[in-house]
Amino acid sequence: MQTAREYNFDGLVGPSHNYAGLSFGNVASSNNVNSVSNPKEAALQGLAKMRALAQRGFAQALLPPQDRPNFRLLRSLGFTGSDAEVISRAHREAPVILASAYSASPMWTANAATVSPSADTADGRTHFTVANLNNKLHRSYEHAQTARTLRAIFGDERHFAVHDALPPTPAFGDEGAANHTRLCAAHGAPGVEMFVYGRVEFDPGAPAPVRFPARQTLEASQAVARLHGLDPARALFVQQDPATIDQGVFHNDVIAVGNGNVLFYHEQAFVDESGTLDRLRRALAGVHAELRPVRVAASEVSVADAVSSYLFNSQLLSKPDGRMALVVPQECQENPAVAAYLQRLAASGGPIDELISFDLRQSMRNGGGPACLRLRVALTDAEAAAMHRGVLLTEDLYGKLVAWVGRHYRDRLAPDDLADPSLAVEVQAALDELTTILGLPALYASQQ
Ligand code: SUG
Repeated sequence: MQTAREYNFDGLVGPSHNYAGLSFGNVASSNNVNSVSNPKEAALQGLAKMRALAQRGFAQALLPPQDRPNFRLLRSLGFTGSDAEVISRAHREAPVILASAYSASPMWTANAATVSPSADTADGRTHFTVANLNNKLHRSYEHAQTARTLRAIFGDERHFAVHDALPPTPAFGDEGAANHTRLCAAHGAPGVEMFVYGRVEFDPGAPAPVRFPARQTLEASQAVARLHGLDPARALFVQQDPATIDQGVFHNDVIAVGNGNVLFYHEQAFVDESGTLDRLRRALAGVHAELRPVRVAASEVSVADAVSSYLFNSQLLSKPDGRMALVVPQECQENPAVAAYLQRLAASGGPIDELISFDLRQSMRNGGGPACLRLRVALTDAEAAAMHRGVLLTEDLYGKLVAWVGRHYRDRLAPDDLADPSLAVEVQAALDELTTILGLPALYASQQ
C-alpha cells in the first residue's frame, strides 16, 4: 500500500463576492439576496481557515478565483459593445444575469470536481471530473475555467487525468465532490466511493423532491465512476432523501461528511439508512476496513437546525494520533441544540474528539461552509511532487495573499456596484497579479 496525505484545496474567494440570491433551493442564498457583501472580509476569513489548518500540520493548498465578470456569458446572451457597454446594458436590462456573470461561486471548490485518488482507479492515476453545475446559470459557466485551472495544477499526465465536465443537460446534472464521499482504512489504501444523487433522470417513478431541485442525477454519478475506472464493488450509488432536499439540503455535504472509516451523518440523510450502512459495511470489508458510523438523530438535531448551522458541512480531518477533528462554522456554536450536541460528541469517546470553529460568515451567507470551501485530493508523495506547488499554502504565500487582498479588494459591494465599470478593471488587475504570485502565468484564457 502507498502512503498518501489528504490535501485540502480551498477556494480563494474572488474580489466580486456578492449576494445575488442565485441559488433556488439554497436557503441562505435566498435569505440574503441583495444584501451588501464584504469581499475583503470574505477572502480574509477563508485565508484564516487555510492558515490555521496549515499551521496545525494539515496539507493545505488553494484554487484561485475565476475571472469576472464572465464576458463570455454576457456576450453570448446578446450584450454587445465595449466591456463597459456590455456591463451597463446588462445592468439595465437583466441585473440578475450581470450578477451571475460576477458571481464568486467558484470559491466553493467542493463543487469544482469529483476526485478519485490513484488507489481507487484502474490506471493508477488520480482522476478528476470537472462538475458541470448545470442546475444554476451562474455556476454552469464555471467548468471551462475549472478544467483549465486543474490542468494547470495537475498537468502531469503520468499521474493525473482531468476529464471535462459531463454533457450540460439535466440528465447529467453533476455537482462534484459535494455529493461524493470516500471511505477507507487510510488515505493511500483502496477505498469505497459513495456517490449520493438526488434524482434519477431515466426512472420517472423514482422518488424526487417536489419543492426544490435535485441537482445531482444517478446517471451523472455513474458516468463519473466509469470515467475514473472505479471497481464496481467499491463504487456505491445512494439516494439522498428527497424530503431533506425540500428542506434546503441542496448537496449531500449539507447532511453528511465522511473521512477514513467514519461516516458522520444525519438519520434523514439517505432514502434507505440501514440499507446504505449495510452496503457500505460490505464494500468496506472488501478493502479490510470497518465502518464507524456516527449517527445524529433528528431528536438531537433537526434537519432545519442542520441547515441553519451547517453542522454537517464540516471538515472531518485525521490527526496524527488517529483521532479526528471536526472543523465547523461558528454558527454551530450559536445554535443551542447543535452546540449541546457537539459538546456531547467531543466527550463521547468516539472517533471525533476535537472541534475547531471558524468565522466564515461571508461565505455562509451564501450557503457555503467549511466543507463547501474545500476540494479534497489524497496524494502520494510522488503525486504531490508532480503537481504545481505554487498553490500550496505556506506562511510566505499566506502573507503575500493577505497583502494582495488588502491592495485589491473592496470592503463593500452592494447590488448596484456591479454596474460600475471600474469594478471589472479592478478585478482584472487583481487576478493578473495573482497569477504571478501563484506562478501560473497562463491561468486565464484572457492571458493567452
Ligand atoms: O451552489 N451558493 C452556492 C453554495 C455552494 C455550497 N457548496 C457545497 N455545499 N458544497 C450554491 O448554491 C449562491 C450565490 C448567490 O446567491 O449569490 C451560491 O452559488
